[in-house]
Amino acid sequence: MTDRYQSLVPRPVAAHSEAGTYELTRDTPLVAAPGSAAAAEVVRLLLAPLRLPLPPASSGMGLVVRIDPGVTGPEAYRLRVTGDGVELSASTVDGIRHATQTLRQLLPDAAWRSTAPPGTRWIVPCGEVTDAPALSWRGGMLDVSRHFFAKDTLLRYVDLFAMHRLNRLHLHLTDDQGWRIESRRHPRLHEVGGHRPATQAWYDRKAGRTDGTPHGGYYTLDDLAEIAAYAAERGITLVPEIDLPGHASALLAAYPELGVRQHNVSVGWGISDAVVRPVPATIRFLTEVLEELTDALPGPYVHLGGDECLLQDWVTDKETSEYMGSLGYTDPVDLFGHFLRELAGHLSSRGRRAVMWDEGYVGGGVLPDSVVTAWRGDGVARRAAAAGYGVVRCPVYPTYFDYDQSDGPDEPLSIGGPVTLPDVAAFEPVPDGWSDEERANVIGAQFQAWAEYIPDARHLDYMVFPRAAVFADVAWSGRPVDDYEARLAGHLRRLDAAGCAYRPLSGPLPWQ
Ligand code: TNX
Repeated sequence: MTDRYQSLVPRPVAAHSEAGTYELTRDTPLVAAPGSAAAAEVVRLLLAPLRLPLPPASSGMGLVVRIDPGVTGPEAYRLRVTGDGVELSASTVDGIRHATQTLRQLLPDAAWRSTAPPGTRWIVPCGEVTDAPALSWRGGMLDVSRHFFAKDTLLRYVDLFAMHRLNRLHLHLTDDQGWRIESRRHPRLHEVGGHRPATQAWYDRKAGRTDGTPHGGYYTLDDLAEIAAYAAERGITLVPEIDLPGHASALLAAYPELGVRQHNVSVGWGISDAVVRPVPATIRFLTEVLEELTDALPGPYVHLGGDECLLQDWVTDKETSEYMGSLGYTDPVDLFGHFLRELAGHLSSRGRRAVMWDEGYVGGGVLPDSVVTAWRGDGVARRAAAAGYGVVRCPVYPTYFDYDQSDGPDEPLSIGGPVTLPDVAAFEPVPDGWSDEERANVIGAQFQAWAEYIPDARHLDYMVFPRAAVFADVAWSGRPVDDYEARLAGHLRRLDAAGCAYRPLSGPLPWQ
């Protein structure tokens, strides 16, 4: 039998097996150590698919949950399995969650089915794990604008993230091709901005055709609150993004008065020149939209975008030039910085931290507590870290999972690439050559699933996994991994059980 302690993903700091096993049965109590009742209920929630009664107890052996200040580190945990029982300990509920996910990986793969087949025997090999992550932001971004993914898909991704001890789900909710957030105050945002007509957006270069179907959808504020709550129960923070001031075609299709020119919801890909007019009336409108979002979601982060913004319209627009002059600026980049700082300041006043793509940092849009998602390579990431900003590393190579996974001829249509598993495994999120201060400001890393060429949930699984599993290894340990192959073989069986349609490592690909 393979040693399940050697196939854990992400790889723990230390894990070893010992002789013997313990079986969780219908009689196994869920024992909450003193002060650990809430943590024990979290374990019950995460283990619900096992369909065991886990009667509550406050002493004795069984499945023991212990909040223990001695296990230091906000997400650290210890798991110990002996012939007498299982003990999960951590100083926080987050740590207990991670311990539970690790326990689930030690159980038979059926533990990852949404409901396990009756009669499954829940046998755990004896052993011990002591573990803690190196980075506090271990994330993934899903682009739900270019293609809309149903709420159930996002809930399933929360479960997949939790399985990999990823703890940030960044949703790219708006872009030129679709606005995906309900607004009760400004309903044309979702009514008009949430749909595009028969489209060339899914243009298949390989087949030389367009799909020709309209595309649309949006999440109600209640949907987003539900996703955020489901994520929070699993230790994951939702990071919603409203991409501003560029990538604004859908917004301007709904409310043309916020822009310089008329736009339609985009039906093709690429960088558009749609940009909002950065004047007080626009800021007011957008703060109302942000308020709706922050009223619905607990926070603490909101991503404001800031990427790939073409400022040409600001130069030619009289109202914008006059406003720029009134602020004493001559360079539209200063106005860009001012615009983002206004919105970031609004978020701060409501207790939230702004996150932005690295163009926002370069253009001066950041406030001291802002977080920079750095996608354009090491140089800009290092500059932002040196300047004292929290930096999340997301360089195109190798964290853009919209890129092909190999250079073979059978990959489905994508935007470019490849970004292979060895590329992901070799990623160094906290570069060795940086100063201690720069390194300390790297708060984490995330992968990006831009969805121009990802039309549905099955294709999303294919693009994201198993790269996200190897990425989780790197993000958890904070450094490249060299032993992922052997562990991945066992881990793919868990992904099978979880119903994830990942890209097979070899053999025919499901695309022709
Ligand atoms: C760049 S990275 C973008 C996205 C595209 C992506 C495609 C970034 C902040 N913007 O709008 O979807 O490239 O790979």
